[in-house]
Amino acid sequence: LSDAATLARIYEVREIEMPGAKPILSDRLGTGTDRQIVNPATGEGIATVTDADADSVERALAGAAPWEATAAERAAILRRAADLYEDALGPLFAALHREAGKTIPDAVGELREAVDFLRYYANEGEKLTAGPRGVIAAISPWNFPLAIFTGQIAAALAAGNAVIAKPAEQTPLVAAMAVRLMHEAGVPRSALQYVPGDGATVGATLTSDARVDGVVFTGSTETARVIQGAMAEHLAPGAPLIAETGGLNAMIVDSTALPEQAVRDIVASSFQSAGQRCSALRCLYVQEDVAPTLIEMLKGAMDELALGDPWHLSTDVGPVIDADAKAGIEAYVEAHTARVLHRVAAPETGTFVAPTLIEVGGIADLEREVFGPVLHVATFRAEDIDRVIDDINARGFGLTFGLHTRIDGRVENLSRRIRVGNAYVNRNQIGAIVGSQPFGGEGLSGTGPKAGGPNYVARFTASPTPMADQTWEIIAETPAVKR
Ligand code: UN1
Repeated sequence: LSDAATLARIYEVREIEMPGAKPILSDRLGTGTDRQIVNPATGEGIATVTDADADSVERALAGAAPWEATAAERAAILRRAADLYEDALGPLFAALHREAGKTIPDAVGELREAVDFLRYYANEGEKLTAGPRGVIAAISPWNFPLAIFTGQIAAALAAGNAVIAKPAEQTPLVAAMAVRLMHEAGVPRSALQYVPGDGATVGATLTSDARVDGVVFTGSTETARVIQGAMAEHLAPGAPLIAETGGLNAMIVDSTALPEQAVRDIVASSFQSAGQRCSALRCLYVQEDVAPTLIEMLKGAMDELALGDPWHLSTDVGPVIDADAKAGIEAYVEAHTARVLHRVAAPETGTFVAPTLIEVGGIADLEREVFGPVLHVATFRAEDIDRVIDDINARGFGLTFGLHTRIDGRVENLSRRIRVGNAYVNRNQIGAIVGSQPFGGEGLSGTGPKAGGPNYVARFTASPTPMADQTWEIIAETPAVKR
């Protein structure tokens, strides 16, 4: 982003009308209800979307046909889609910004991830020997409306399936643009259909229809349970649910950690993307001896965060997705007022939530995943570090884990015992990279296989499940000091 020409391209599109979703949707789906999409940073309406109704979903199901092309032809088209995404950088950033409240750095990361998914799954698809499953319903979240939406679709398409894609209710516009680019690249309309709407109408219809041969879902653990139930009732035995769900992710900072580095990584893990990542840090454990200093430093770093219009390059934290999300997070903070250690100021307009630090005894005190900029902090004594690991495992989620230490043996020992998908050492714990850092969880955090990893595309074929992913991997950025 230091490149002036790229910046100019991004800023140029601010005044251009974002390609509206309405013509696309009404052409293809017709009969649903109109709904206004609101910019979370300003509260202004930005477009009207026509949701799919029962008839539209039925037409999508009846018209779905697996992609009749060789693996090489499919891969070539997915790679062309990746190129088209890169060319559409300006309009995609504008949409990510206005519809999802993404900051520029987050939008950059998201486009990068979407493009990486397209190219990575194109490559993986070319290695397959098994045929497609048939029709896959792809149900995606608003927090990565481009990257996860595209990743699910690209994996299913790379294996030759037909996809019926339901974007999150909050983010149908970015998704509509993505579908348009994939069609433009050459994905047949019968192999990729788009059905915006809510979970109760569109989601429930898709997941309970016997013509659907598998579901790929990213979202809450609660919704995954509902989907699994619907599938158990209606789908053929063996139809997979590939789910990436919630997390209550922890980080341990011991007394050997470099405090400045730890604080930087805590802030990024907890407050970047306004905490709206399933990988985000929710429960920080600081060794008692260094806790007073480290927590003071953390408060100072929180005070430095710039909240505001995500379109400004200097903004660190944008809004949360909508008024309901804000109300839910505020109610949680309100209920825990007595234990709030620190809270910064947030803009009044739009759906901003102030980054907040809440004191807890440990991860067992966290009742649920609060999907926003709220970090819990606990302290531990050196001799209790094993109990901390047991407590994290016992909580049942298992997505990401962070460790800041300079003790080699501790990296080995804790990473072996912690039950998570992705363990990160001496760095932040968000932003897994497609291909080199396959991403996914254990337990209540998901079914696997890991997205952006070697087993993912194969799960969308008719062949038996491949080898399980290894359960954790250490991604160490700063080498530990030997002791
Ligand atoms: C999510 O928040 O749903 O590692 C997934 C990361 C991203 C994935 C987050 N690659 O933060």
